[in-house]
Order: sequence, then C-alpha cells, then structure tokens
Amino acid sequence: MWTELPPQQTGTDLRARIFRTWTEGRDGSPSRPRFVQIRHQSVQRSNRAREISGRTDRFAGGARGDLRTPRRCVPTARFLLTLAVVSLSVATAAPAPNVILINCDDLGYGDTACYGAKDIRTPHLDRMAAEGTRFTDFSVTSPLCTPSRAALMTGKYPGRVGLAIGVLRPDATRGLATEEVTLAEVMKPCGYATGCIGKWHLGFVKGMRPMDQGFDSYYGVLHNLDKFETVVFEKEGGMPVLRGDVVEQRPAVPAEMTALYTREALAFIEANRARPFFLYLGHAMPHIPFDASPKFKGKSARGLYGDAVEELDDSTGQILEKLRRLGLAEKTLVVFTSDNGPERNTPGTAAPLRGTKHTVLEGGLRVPCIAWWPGQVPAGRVCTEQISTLDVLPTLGRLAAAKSLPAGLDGFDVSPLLLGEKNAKSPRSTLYSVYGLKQRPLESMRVSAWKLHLSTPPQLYDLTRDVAEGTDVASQHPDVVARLTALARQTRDDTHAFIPTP
Ligand SMILES: [Ca+2]
Repeated sequence: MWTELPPQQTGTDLRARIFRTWTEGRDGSPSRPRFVQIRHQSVQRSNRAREISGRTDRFAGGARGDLRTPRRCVPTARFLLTLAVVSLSVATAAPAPNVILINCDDLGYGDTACYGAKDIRTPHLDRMAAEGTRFTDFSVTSPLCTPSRAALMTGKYPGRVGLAIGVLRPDATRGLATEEVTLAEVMKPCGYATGCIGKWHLGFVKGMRPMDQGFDSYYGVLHNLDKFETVVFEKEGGMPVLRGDVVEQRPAVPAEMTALYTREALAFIEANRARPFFLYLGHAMPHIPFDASPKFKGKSARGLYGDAVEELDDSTGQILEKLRRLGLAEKTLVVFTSDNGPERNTPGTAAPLRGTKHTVLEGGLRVPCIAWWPGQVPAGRVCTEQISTLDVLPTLGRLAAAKSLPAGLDGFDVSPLLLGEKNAKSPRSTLYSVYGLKQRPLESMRVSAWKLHLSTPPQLYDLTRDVAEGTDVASQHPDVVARLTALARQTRDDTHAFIPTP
C-alpha cells in the first residue's frame, strides 16, 4: 500500500517557523559557535515572560463539541501557551489510567524470553505479556539514545527538535528546548503527578532537565555510565546521582542502578497511590557497563548481561506486584520497551532480526514492547501492526483525555489498537530513520512491509517474508526503490534530519 505522508510530516510551514540558535561554548571561551537548539519562534519568549503575558487567546484547543470532558484535565495558562490547537476528535471508552513507561537502555529485541531468548529468564515480563499485549513491530526512530528518546518524549522526529544526530555528552549545551512539549507536559495538565526516574539524555543545562520539562520530580543519573561520560565527572568524585538538582550520591555504581531505580519507582507509586500519576522509568541497564546486584550476579546463562536483564525483569515484576497489592492494576497502563537495539560486541541480541544499535537495520530499530492494563489491554495477545515510539505521546494523550496535543506531531493515536478495538489497524505505515552524518550516514525508509536502505547501491527488503533483511530484492522492484527513495528524501528534508551538530 502506498500512502502519502500525513500532513504533519510535510513540514513546509514548520521549516519557516524554526531557526537555529548559536552560542559560545559553556566555558565562555571564544570557541566556535555551537548549535544548541531549535526554537519555535512563536514561543521563544522566556518562561517568565510567558507567565507574565500569558493569555489564552493563542490557544483554541479542545473546543470541539465531541470532546469528552476530561475527568482530570485542568490546564494551566502556562501549558495552554505551549500547547497548540490540534484538537482530539473521538474519545475512547477507557477511563484515564495511571501510566508507567519503562524504557530500558539498549535492550535487544531478542533479549527476553517472551521475545525468544532461551538463555535469559524473564518470568515477570513473560507474565506481563500473557496478561497484556506483546507488540512485534514496534520501532524507535533512531538506533541511538538521544534521538530515540527525543522522539519518545515529543512524538516528533528527532530532527524537528534538533536532535537527529549524535548523543548528548555531559558537556553539551544543546538539548531538548524548554519550549518543546514533552510527554510529561501533556500528562501534567490532565491532573497527573509526573515522575522521572533514571536516564534522561535530552539536555543537562538549566531549562532542559526533566523538572524543566514537565516532571514534578526527578531521581537518577542524567547520563550514560560509560567511560565517555563518566570521565567528565572524574575531578568531581564521579558520576552524580541526582534527586531533583541535588547530588545525592557519588559516584553512581552501575551494579546498584536497577535496584535504586526500582526502590524509587515503588516509592513513587506508593506516594501517588490516591491520585493519577505518570511515571517515566528510564533504566540504565543493560547499556554498557552492564552490571547487576549481588542477588542476580552469576545467575544467568547469558552471563553478566543476562544477569542485568533478569534484574530488569524482577524490577518490572516488583512494580506490577505493587500495583496489584495497592488495587491499582486495573487503573494503570504499564508499557515496557527499550530505546534502541543491543550494543555491538555485547551479549545482547536482536534475534531473529539483523543488526544492532548504530545501524538502521531492524535489529537497531525494532525493540520489545509489552503493554499491560488488566481489563483494558487485551490479555495474551500478540499484535503485529506497525507502530513506533512516535505514537506514544498522542496515544497517552488520548488515554489521559488531554484536550489538545502539540502541533507538528509525527505520531498517531494508536489507542484503538492498544485497547483491542475490533478491526483496529495502525494508522502508521511509514518510518524514516537516520544514523550518523558526514560521509556515510545510514538511512532507511519503511513503508508497510518494504524496507529500503539508502545505501550505494540501495537495498530493499520485504519484511513480511524476510524480517532479517537477508535477501536484497532492489533489482526486482526498481519502482519501489524509486518511490521509497523519494519519500525518504522528502522526510529527511521536512524533518531536518541532517542538521549538523558540534
Ligand atoms: Ca540506548
């Protein structure tokens, strides 16, 4: 099936509304200017200015008569100003749930038993899948932490928010612009308590941290724990674990992180048991340097990597058990996923897919996704429809009964699919991905079952028959190659995928 890009992906008007902001290096040196962020001109005034001059006349959202009156939605002027006028049309029948979004780091498609692993035990995730829905065609936009998380947190291709290329290291001054509307900023006006635990990787300077982006609370390590990032903190005593903006521990110890994050997640649930809540739990594991608590170390047939995954499984089990014990299971949607495929040269695997993180093969992009919400998300179902992290924000916005969503989204509301509505299909059929820059960027374009790699020569795969991308059929389908190439170039341009970064 050939489909046109949805209107929001054409982006011509968007391009006219964004510009680059340049600044000197953070140390004040007269170094070359740095690209720091893309701002929407319409919202570039400061937060303070926005509060002072805040009027709701720029907001016309949610006025359609067919909108359900949100049970929890009490928008503030500040959020009204940052939300645009994309009204939601049809309400779902499901009550607005609590939401827990668990995002593992570099967990491969084939690293859990319910996705085929034979040497890693994941009984809690297997039970979660048996009690919920397991998605087999859920993809991130980018095989790398920062751009993948930017798409998840905004519902936009990462290029639209200036984060298509590269990872933000701790000395980065660029990041997700304050004015971008995040998942937390969609949920918070709907009456949700919003908590962020774990890795952020979307900006570290003031205005870009989780509590600047709609989260009421933050606990965790903003960064990776690998040597590329810990080296920045060597003179300060090591990588900090933050509570809010306050350092609570130095250095962060990889083996402790899953247990710490689980403890905090359980405490967040307990503290907010009597009110709607949205928890984003960004695990540090099993990103390098993967490690595990003593209780799990040496237990998995996959070695230490498997130990780390088995601890993630146990963590998820503790969270689900907490919800059951508090009587919140039927009121809470839990989603378990990963930000990209497994790291190269680790025991992580994307089997039966080919490729890893840092590639735009399916192994880099397609990740596990399990949704659990007893009584609402069908139990024991395997869903093969194509969806993406881009679709998370509009879907959660719908479930939370948000009156409006940010303008310019690349995602779709897939709540009918999630909730198992009869004959529900995914509105998504396309996905553009890019990794790298300069001489050899990797780009791919997905349209339904066709997957094109914009290599030289181009490679084309039919994922229906060949999910492992093993048999190049480009020479047999030159028309398909031409059409996907044109669509990829259009999407690249419209989403500013090649904006260079320092
Ligand atoms: Ca990652």
